[in-house]
Amino acid sequence: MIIKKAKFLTSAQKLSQCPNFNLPEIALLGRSNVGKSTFINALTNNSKLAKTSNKPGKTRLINFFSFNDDYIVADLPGYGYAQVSKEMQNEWQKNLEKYLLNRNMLKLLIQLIDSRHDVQNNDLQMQDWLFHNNLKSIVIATKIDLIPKSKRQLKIAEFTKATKRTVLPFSAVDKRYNDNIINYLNSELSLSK
Ligand SMILES: Nc1nc2c(ncn2[C@@H]2O[C@H](COP(=O)(O)OP(=O)(O)OP(=O)(O)O)[C@@H](O)[C@H]2O)c(=O)[nH]1
Ligand SMILES: [Mg+2]
Repeated sequence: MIIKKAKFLTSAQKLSQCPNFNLPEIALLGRSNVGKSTFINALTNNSKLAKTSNKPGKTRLINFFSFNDDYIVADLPGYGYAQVSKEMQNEWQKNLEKYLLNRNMLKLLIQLIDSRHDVQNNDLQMQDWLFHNNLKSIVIATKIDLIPKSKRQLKIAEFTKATKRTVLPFSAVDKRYNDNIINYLNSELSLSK
């Protein structure tokens, strides 16, 4: 399954610049380079929709995409990217927190975590902050194709224990994981398709 109709809408630096799309919204959170932008491209089968890079720090703005005119997916800049000044990092963190706490149509956060590593400290910090603020989130374990098949289940079990949430495996190069994720999002957003 893929999302057949997807469109880039606009970019924003902070909440006050985010348009009102009147659709439920999902936002992607995660360390730089975890595969947030690639996730959008894989679900829509369009490698040019969101800009990706093999170097961290690619996404610098909140980028909005519509999926099937049913909901919005917001691609956020990654955390844990050290190549920008402390001032910029603080400024971004402030903007991100404001967006996450005040965006009215935000229904679900997806925290992406790289399957090749353990859950990192900044992932856990983000998790604590999400729990503290009662924001609903799930975890997606990215790049699962880079883990041997025999170890994938164990990885998901480890992540489930560490993150105390639903964890869904994902790979941008192996489309078999798409269905489960699209079905999960449709059911969370109460969409019939
Ligand atoms: N093998 C494999 N590589 C992946 C997968 N997902 C992403 N990548 C690679 O990981 C790198 C980073 O992907 P991005 O989508 O740009 O990461 P991001 O989380 O958007 O990063 P920032 O914009 O810096 O926050 C790219 O080189 C992707 O090709 C995956 O499922 N499997
Ligand atoms: Mg990105």
